[in-house]
Amino acid sequence: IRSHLLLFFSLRRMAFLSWLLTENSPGEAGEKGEKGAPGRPGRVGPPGEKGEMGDKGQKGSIGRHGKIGPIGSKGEKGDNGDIGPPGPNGDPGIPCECSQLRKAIGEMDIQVAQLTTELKFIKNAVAGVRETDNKIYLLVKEEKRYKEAQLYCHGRGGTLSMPKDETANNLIASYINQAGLTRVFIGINDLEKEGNFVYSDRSPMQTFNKWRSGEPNNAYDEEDCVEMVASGGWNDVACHITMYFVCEFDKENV
Ligand code: GN1
Ligand code: CA
Ligand code: CA
Repeated sequence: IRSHLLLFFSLRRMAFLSWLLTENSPGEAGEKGEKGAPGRPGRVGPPGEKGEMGDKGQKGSIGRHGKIGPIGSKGEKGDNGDIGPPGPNGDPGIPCECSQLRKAIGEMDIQVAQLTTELKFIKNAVAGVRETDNKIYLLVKEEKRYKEAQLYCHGRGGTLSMPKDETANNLIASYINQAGLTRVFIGINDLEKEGNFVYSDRSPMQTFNKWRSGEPNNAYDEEDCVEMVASGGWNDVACHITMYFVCEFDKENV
């Protein structure tokens, strides 16, 4: 180990000495070297000044085909075509057992008549209505003021009942008597002009009327609506009192 260490240190000293000699003591000048390689190209120069305008170029070639345009608006309808030829004949009918058919039809007519009568009975008994050839009357057992009563009838496609002849007046009178009532509103009033009585469809009163004696009297200066009492007579009463009422409907509208 000792000999190795000695060798190591002597080698290190030699290296140090040689380093000292090279740094501090320049040697003699060598011979002149050969000519070096050419240098790199210089940097790009600044842009030159703008030149004069050149001559006009040649005409370009034809451009590409344009895009398809939007769809146009619909044209007018054309004339009708000619009438086609008639269709083929229909299949032959079933041979007629006419006398038997007539008999069956006759029996059906009788049944229809019976059913119509029964239906009328059911309407009167269940729905509680009365009817003439062209009108249906409905007694409404709900106490309402005149205007609300009219609205109720109107809302169902009718009006407060408008007795315009003896037949209609008698029918309404018998209707209220059978119901055990003494008074109902009917569709007559002088709301728009005092003393000028009109029906609820605004048609003026005709000569027919059923005023009780002494009526209309516009009692307390406030009677512009009309009630029918059990006798079928009419009396003007205040519109704000409430009572049952009778609506009427045109059969055409039902
Ligand atoms: C009733 O309330 P009174 O008897 O004065 C009736 C009037 C009649 C009058 C006939 C609300 O009036 O419309 O014209 O009897 N008023 C009411 O006598 O029924
Ligand atoms: Ca009046
Ligand atoms: Ca009165």
